[in-house]
Amino acid sequence: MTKYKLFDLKINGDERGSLVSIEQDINCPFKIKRVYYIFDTKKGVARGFHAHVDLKQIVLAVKGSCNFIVDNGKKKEEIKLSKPNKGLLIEGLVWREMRNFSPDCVLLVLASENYIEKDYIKDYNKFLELVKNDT
Ligand code: T46
Repeated sequence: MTKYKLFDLKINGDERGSLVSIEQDINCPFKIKRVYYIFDTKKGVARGFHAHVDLKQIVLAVKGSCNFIVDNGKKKEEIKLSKPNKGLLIEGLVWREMRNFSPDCVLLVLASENYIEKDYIKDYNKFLELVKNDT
């Protein structure tokens, strides 16, 4: 039922600095078809307000921070993303909202599908209906 999970990514660090890798079938459970990132979010702006019919994603604040709200229709949680080695995996019907972006926040997203406008559920009541019928 949860459909999302916060997980740690291994930091490969040495005297030069740090490196994190995300690899399909190693620490990413889906084929990565798309990568996008959100940055320069204006003060006070909230984003998201939708769920997806068929999309898996890993979300990371690679720089700065923001609050990521995940709602599976039964439980709503507000997760602070503030570390480049903390991934949020979202795998099913999850309503999402993002807010409190720091001015330097870069939110990186790896996605299992291409951008498909029809995949978006933007009506919260419709989302709840779909959750009810989801197995
Ligand atoms: C999600 C959260 C975390 C594209 O052209 N290609 C893309 O791959 C995406 C994601 C968006 N767009 C266009 C569509 C809009 O004209 O970029 C514009 C902003 O997209 P949107 O309003 O959907 O952005 P957010 O921040 O509300 O949501 C995005 C993702 O759409 C969504 O899947 O989970 O980030």
